[in-house]
Amino acid sequence: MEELRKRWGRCSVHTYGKVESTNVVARMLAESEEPAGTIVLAREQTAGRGRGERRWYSPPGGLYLSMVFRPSGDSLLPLTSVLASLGVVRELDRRFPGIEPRIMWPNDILSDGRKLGGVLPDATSGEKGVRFLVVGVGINVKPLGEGAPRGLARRATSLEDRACHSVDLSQVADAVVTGLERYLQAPPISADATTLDLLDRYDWLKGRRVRVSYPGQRDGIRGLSVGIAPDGALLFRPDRGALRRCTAGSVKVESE
Ligand code: BT5
Repeated sequence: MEELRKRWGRCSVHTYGKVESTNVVARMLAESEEPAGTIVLAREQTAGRGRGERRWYSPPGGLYLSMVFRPSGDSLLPLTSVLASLGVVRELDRRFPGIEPRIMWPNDILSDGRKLGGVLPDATSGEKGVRFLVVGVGINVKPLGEGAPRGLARRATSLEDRACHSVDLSQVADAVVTGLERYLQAPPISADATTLDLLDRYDWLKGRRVRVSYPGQRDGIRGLSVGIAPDGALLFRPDRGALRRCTAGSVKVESE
């Protein structure tokens, strides 16, 4: 770990064997005034979190990392999720050729159509807007193995599955920290043209048939996903009607 502290040029790197959730630990540290750039890493999580009530299966062999940011303006969803995912995906792509990681709006990281990882931003606000932002990233590094919840093994993949060689956790941690810092240290309120081009390149949903469900909506709307807007919204063309935006909700890919 000393090596990572040196590489990242900071002392605020906290490593644990087992925690409930690195996002929860990072939030507690941020509340007690740990600086921006604080990093929390765990070997395994007993109650790893996904969006809403969902869980993140976190056995040893995966990367579970959360990082604290103190943005000066408001940090807006879904742009924060999308930029964090883009940062991580670009670095993974650069360092692990052949795995072809993609973003599935707003926070999934896929490889070969299966889930390789996910990003979970958690903003804590006060009277003057966002006080701090914790961004958690989970990446499957080793194959998930026998103990995985039923059905997950089919939908998930890992870096080692895809790269066909062993992968060092600290290399993945370094990729994630570099990727998050690139886009979240001074997050824009709107993605610029270069970022939009990159989002386009890494967008898994673009050109796919999707079913988009807005919060509280059961059935969802069928259509064609056409891209990601500068504010991070998903753009899709419903089978009936004009182009629509989605800033919160869930997306399922319809079978092709
Ligand atoms: C995510 O949520 O994809 C965000 C996951 C973020 C996890 C990190 S680990 C470090 C930090 N600390 C935390 O407590 N969390 C963050 P969501 O889009 O809601 O996806 C959750 C869904 O992914 C689950 O309902 C499962 O279907 C699936 N899933 C769970 N564990 C998985 C795994 N290890 N690999 C692939 N898919 C998984």
